Amino acid sequence: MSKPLRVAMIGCGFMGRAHSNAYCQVNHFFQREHKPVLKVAVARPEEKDKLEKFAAAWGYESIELDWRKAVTRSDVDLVDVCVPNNMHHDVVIAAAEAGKMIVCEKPLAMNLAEAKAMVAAVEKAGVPNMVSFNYRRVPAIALAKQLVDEGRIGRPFHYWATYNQDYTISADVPQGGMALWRLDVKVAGSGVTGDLLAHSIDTAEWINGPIARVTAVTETFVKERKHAETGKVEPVGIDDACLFLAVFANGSMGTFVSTRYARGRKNYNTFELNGELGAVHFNLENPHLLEFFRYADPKTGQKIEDHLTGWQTIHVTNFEHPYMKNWWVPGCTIGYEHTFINGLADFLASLEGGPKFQPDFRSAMRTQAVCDAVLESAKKRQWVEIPANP
Ligand code: SOE
Repeated sequence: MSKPLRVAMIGCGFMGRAHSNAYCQVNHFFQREHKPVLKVAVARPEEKDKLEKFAAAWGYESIELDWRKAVTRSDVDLVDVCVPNNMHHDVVIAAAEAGKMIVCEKPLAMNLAEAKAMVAAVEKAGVPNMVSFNYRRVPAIALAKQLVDEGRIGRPFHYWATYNQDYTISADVPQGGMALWRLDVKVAGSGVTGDLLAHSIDTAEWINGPIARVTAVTETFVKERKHAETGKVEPVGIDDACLFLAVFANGSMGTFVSTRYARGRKNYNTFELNGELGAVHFNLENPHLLEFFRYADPKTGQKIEDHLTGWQTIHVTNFEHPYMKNWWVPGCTIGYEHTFINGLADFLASLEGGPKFQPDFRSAMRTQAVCDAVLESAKKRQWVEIPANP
């Protein structure tokens, strides 16, 4: 049976393209009853030219310059929020009130207070909801989660996460505007904490369980930048870099590092988990590889013979690996855009009786709580606790 899923895309930037591609591709690779229909693309009146090109490129049936009209349209089933962070709250609340399913880009909100209101709205409306922490859908990361769940890492001791980029080093890079809103605190809410560490936190909590407390330090290297919209030099309010220590509820310790000033690093998202029985290491620069160190068998406790121990590099492209039976043949890799397609496929499966989709708004609210705690800790120079149910 085929069910049309009529999409209103709010936003026409980088994420609008990544999500639109997923709607176009998902039924080619995953058997799902729901068939996305690209009904309407939305952006602000000043972006009309860009929006028209975007709509034509992806095949949207119409465009709209007022998101409030789009989210209440009777021919729309799902609202996809790909606008800057400061709009997520209002669009989500309106879409939930209109009874629409909602996909929202990360981070869910500007802060925990907004996130709570958004969770309350989708839960009151009872609408399916998803937050696009796409890296959970990298097959190698999903395999790391599988190895942990199979007990192959054993008691966890250390979790190390890094998320580094280098595109804001020049003091001439402006803040604000369509391209660089991530540098404007009024629009982004925070800097690397919400933009990059939110990914690391989501992955870490998924793999290693909840973070119980954090202590953080942040830095803003370039204190003033020209604002692209006002043309004036204005103070920079975001964190350019953030380092934090974490204690997980399971007793293991975490180190999280993120900066946009790591010369040479473009999208360097890594993690390692070291346990009693083994370890895993992942680096997004080689997204199809997972490093696995096996010390002992989880079932028998039998130690691997010493002369055979060593890091094993798994090329995560076999049919048996997460998502890979839906793609090509073993040895043929997939990339960044496929993580969005895999995520959408899981979301559609959840609408068709499959497992509940994660991360939903409630899970993303936890990530938001950790981000808020990190920023609060940096400000107060103190440890901050994260409640089990924020
Ligand atoms: C920032 O440069 C950014 O685009 C993030 O906003 C995305 O979430 C990340 O996946 C890639 O980098």
